[in-house]
Amino acid sequence: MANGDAKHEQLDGVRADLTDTELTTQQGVRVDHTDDSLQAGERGPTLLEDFHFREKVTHFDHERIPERVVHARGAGAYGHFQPYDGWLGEHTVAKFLTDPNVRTPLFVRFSTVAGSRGSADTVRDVRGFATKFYTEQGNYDLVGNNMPVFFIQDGIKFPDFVHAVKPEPHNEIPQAASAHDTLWDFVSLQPETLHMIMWLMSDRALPRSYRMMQGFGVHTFRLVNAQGEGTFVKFHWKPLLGSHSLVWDECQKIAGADADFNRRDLWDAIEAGQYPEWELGVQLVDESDEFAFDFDLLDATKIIPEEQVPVRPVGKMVLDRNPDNFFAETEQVAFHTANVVPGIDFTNDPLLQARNFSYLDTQLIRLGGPNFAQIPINRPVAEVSTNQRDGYGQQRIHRGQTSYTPNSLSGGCPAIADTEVFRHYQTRVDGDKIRRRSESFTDHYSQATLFWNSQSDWEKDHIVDAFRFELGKVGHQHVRERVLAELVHVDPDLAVAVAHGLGLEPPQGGTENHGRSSPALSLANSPGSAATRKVAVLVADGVDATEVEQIRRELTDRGAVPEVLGASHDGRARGADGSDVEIDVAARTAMSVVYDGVIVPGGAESARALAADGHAVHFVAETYKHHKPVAASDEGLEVLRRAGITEQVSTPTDGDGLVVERGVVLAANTGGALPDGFVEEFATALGKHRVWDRDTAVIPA
Ligand code: HDE
Repeated sequence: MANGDAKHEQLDGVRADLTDTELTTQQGVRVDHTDDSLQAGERGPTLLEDFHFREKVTHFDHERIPERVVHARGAGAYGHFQPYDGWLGEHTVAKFLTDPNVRTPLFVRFSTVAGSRGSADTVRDVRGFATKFYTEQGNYDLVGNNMPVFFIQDGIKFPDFVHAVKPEPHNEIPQAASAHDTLWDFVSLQPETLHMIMWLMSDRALPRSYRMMQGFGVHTFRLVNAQGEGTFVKFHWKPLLGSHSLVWDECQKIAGADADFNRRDLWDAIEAGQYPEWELGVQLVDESDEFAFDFDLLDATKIIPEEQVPVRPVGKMVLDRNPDNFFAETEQVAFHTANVVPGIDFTNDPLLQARNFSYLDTQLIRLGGPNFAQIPINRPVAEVSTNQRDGYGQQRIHRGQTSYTPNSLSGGCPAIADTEVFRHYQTRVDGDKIRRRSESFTDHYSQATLFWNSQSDWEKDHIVDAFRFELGKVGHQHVRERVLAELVHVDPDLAVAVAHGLGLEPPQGGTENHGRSSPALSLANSPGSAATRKVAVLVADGVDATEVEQIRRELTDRGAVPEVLGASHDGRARGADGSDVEIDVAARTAMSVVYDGVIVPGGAESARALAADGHAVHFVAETYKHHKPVAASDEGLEVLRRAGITEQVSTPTDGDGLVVERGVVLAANTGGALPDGFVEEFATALGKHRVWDRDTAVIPA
């Protein structure tokens, strides 16, 4: 079996651990004093000859590199990929996709797009999903997103789009937000954005976790087999935990409570050994079917509906190691769509063609010169042997007299390779030199409508709310009106609902809805489980310690992550029976939004204290408002009563052990031990992620 750890073995050579070392300069000179600069006298000026001071401060002065112009904020992790079997071998010679004995090391970087490096994670945005496979045939980068389409069709529009979505140039406001005039001005004038805008207004733009979102290669790529025959391909990553999203109110609050929410979630899961996994799947289209669709395969604003061309599983990716150093690895990793290996090739998608130029170009400014492929995180595990020399940051010492091909002085080396080489797919190209969008790219509405039609009722509600929110932040009335005039071509009901929220007249006309849908586009039936979900257990002194213990144990057994939150203090709570209850988090440092559900155990004194504590009551109310599971036992019900929740569900009466209704689990008369099924019912609701049939508008949170 090929070694999935090859990359780590390579990196071990440069990983530096300073334990048991003593301070030196960069030159290795030992330093015994780093707190005072060398001065002429105690109160005198600093001396130029203080090389330690100069080196230390100079390095500091140069510690920043340009952040990525898009996708500046990200989080990365190492892992590996392995195909299940060899079926794809019929279509591609890429070994890492076709040999089940090959485990390929990789590095993934997830990102938001519009925000700067320090922006919050839970903004409404597309998420980047970029994977660098260190294959035996060289590095392959699949630089995708968590949405399968894009805003524009031709890369020449990318600077325009990015300028429109980024903070406005005069005052650099707003940070990491699409809810502002320039983005919507652009959208209203550029209908090709509409399909992607539907995705952006959907909950897909608010992932609960990087571990719970899909990834897409977006473009149609090409697989090439041993006979040189091509097959069109779309790449899909499907998370084994299912695809799940936050709600918008929650996102905005998390941005304050934990701006690193998604980054932390990924880090914590990997540290805890809860390794996230995705299945790689492909949609394949024969070259002969290139024109079999009612859209152009080269148009990146279109999907191939999964019902039309199924996604066939290829293999599995597991992320199992956090980086050691954010800058060295996550910041310096350099992806490039043109990093392909034999068996994978491009198509003429004009967005992809532009990207093949842009990524290399951007790394040159970002990483400071042409040798960035030698930075450890970027180095292939495949042997590198080129005549490219010199330039900033050359790390290798190439020996010998020659650096050109052909040569006779070095025996012709590096010799021209003749096995496993990359050969561009051969195809005939001819045409007039023109600057014009293909006619086949002109339908901007059908798939936006398809997306809308495929959403469940609650997803549609969220989309309408998102449009209302975003356009509500747009100051120019004519921009709002023009967006509505576009939406009416997606679906008249959508346009009316958005117009209503904005207090505007619904636009006239529009296109009749074609009525087609693609169930795979909805998040509603995504699989899920309680595994890795964070649960708050709210306690105060006097809590029923046996119940807390049982909740902790039964949740942990199901792979969930319970945290006991102490209402009045940190440390330990006193149990009703006098025993100690370990507190994990002081409740005042936590907000409900960073948890997936809440449980309030019994214990008269504890419940009284919690019911009289506005923060605790709000915590529970907000959890309910965000459609998450809520549970309480015995006296703990009082807290739910104060939160206005018990008015919405039946409560257990004498004799009822357990009531489960709309994600609310209540137990009465427990007599010390929680009834069978209490934690199980709660965990089932957790696994479903959210409970949508609740009237949450009335909850004051
Ligand atoms: Fe990117 N994009 N992009 N992009 N993109 C960058 O490369 C660009 C596009 C994507 O974690 C930049 O290294 C152009 C589509 C991801 O390091 C830059 C166009 C998709 C990442 C760039 C696109 C993406 C980037 C900025 C239109 C999904 C983060 C820094 C033709 C399929 C990679 C960098 C990471 C980053 C250019 C469109 C995904 C400037 C010109 C479509 C995930 O090169």
